[in-house]
Amino acid sequence: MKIGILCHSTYGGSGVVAAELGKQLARRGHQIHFVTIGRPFRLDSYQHNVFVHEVNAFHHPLFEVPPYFLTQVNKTVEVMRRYQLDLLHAHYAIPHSVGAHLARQILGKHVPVVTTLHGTDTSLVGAHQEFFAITSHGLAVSDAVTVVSNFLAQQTRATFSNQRELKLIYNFVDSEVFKPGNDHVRKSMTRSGESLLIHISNFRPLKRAVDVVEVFNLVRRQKPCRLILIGDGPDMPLVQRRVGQLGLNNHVIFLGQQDAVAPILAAADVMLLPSCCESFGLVALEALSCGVPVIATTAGGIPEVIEHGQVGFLTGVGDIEKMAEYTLLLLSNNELRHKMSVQARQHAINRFNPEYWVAKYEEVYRSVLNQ
Ligand code: GMT
Repeated sequence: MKIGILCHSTYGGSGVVAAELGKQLARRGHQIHFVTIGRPFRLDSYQHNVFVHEVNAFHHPLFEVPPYFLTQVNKTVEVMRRYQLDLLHAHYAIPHSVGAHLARQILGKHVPVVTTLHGTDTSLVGAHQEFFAITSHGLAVSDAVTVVSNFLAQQTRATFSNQRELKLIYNFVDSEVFKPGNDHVRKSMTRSGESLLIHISNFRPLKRAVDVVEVFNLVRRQKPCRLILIGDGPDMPLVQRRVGQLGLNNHVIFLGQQDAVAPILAAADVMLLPSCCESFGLVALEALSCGVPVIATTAGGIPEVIEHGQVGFLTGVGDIEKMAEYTLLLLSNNELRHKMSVQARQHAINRFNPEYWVAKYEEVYRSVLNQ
């Protein structure tokens, strides 16, 4: 199939899933055309069958801001014409589902549109009055809509009173890339006897990154350890201030945005994910695949990814004492940590392997093409 993928290329799970899916589909012989504003960061090297069509900004003095949406639709139409695309796959409802629909209307041909919802597109963004009508329309005109967790399906139905089928296709992880073992990185980050905690996010308020610092502070009182923070975002100044207030500057490593997180993840002992909402928590799955147990909250779809007591531990949102307790339990019990690490990787491979879930996307593609 010739598939056009519209996605966000900024740091975020939806762009990661779109890029990883595109790479997997390309390996399975499909021709994949990304139409994006900027290059998705997980598409860092050449791969056969993967094409990237970057949307250019069009500056004109009359426009307050460049109308990226329209230039992306225009580029999509051009790509559809030039390559005779069979279908469009929109990742993140806003604006990609409506953009894909508009592109096919301009082309004058019913090219099926599949939309994958990732979470914030229908919870935070689409639920807002400013985007509600257009998000509902995007869902209604899509030929198929997929969701990354059962939680997200329920939440979307409740928000949009939408009775259409929402097909569950879990996110997946490439266990050949996200794999255990990185002594080199670990040695460069820790002193002898120190454990390594990690948190990766876009530091938006819903990630509750300050909780990570609070947990780390409690753990450090009892166990020598360091914390790696990867990513950047609006809460970073709060996090930096709290790290300074607690006198932890020499124990927290701020790595900022990183494209290749697998080797760093693999160096950690435990991942912390204290989010107050999360439709799936891809970063937790990537940690599991590296054999890193995850301490997270029971928010949203996280329990669909993390089995409490098997591959990590779950707590209520904001329960930093319990998170610290579980972290200490893992750090002070090598046998338990090793057992959970093995189970974590096995769980990621068994439940979230690309072959199974990418085939599910192919099924959806075939069904809309046969409609
Ligand atoms: O978490 C974010 O803020 C980024 C967001 C996105 O849309 O890029 O991530 C969402 O999609 C990911 C991939 O499906 C999921 O793993 C994340 O859980 C989800 N984020 C939220 O629901 C908050």
